[in-house]
Amino acid sequence: MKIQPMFAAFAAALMSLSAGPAQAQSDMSFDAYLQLLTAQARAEGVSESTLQRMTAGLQPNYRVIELDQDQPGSPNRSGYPPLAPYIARHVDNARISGGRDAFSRYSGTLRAVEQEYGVPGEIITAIWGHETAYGAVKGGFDLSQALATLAWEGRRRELFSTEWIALMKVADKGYSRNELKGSWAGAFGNPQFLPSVYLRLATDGNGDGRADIMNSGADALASIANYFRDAGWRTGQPWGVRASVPAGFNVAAYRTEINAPICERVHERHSVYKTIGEWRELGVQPQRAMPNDTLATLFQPDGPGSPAWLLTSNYRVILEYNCSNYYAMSVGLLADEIAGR
Ligand SMILES: [Ca+2]
Repeated sequence: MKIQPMFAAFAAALMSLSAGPAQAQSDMSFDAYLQLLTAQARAEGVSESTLQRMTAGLQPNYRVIELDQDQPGSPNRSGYPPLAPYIARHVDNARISGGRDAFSRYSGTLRAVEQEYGVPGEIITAIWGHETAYGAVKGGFDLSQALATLAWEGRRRELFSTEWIALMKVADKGYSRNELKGSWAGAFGNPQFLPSVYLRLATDGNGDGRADIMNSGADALASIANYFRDAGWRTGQPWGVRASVPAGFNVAAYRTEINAPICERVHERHSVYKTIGEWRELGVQPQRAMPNDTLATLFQPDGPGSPAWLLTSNYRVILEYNCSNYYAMSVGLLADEIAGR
């Protein structure tokens, strides 16, 4: 999970953190700033022992600031990188076979999770595969250090101070500082949740009463399913299907006119929503059975003559996890491969 996806959570976090003590002047020393953060966490009920072990010897990590500043800005408006090579790299044999292994290893859990949350096992597994290669690559940054550094540096202070305080609350549930490692931007565990997302949506999948997304595959899978249900996944609907488009069909003529409130550059590439029945009347044919009343948007990322897809509202749920067409398409296509479609 990248920093962009959790917009809903961030917006809520930004609003809840008005002019609290964590909003210090940016010229404050790291130690002085950390005192303010710590005081705020204490005021929100985090125990003294947790604060001590999570802040012992804490110094800023300048590598984290560099990584934050290296983030690419808005892509050039004139073009998008092609999708096909991205898919070839990200939905490769290793990720497909790893996904099939994970899917069969966790088949019991996935069946139970699908029953409870209504999200297909292959979608959950595909998210796991894209986030951490099925748990192999979870990130090694000390989360307390990384988030405190970014909060102190100040460019996105509200976001990162909120996440640091949320991390203290996660630690207070009995996780060691050594367990609480992750990406430089604060995403952690098998599903790469941010701490605030963990507090809101992490859940127990193996019945031991703890939502241990760092160490338990079952907990991670149940937590991803909970995220998807919360984001509005519609049970029984695919994420999208390949579609054939008549020769000379001008997809651009059906471009959406709606300006998306978040990640506009992602949504502006999709067509207007029409029912599958309306698309069929225009000659656009889904390659798998789809009810005529399902709403879908048409997406032909690499231009005329290249593959096209009809995407349902469930595609937008994948975008909530990480707002990128490249990410969402590769999750959907990997899920199809895992399920043998
Ligand atoms: Ca558990």
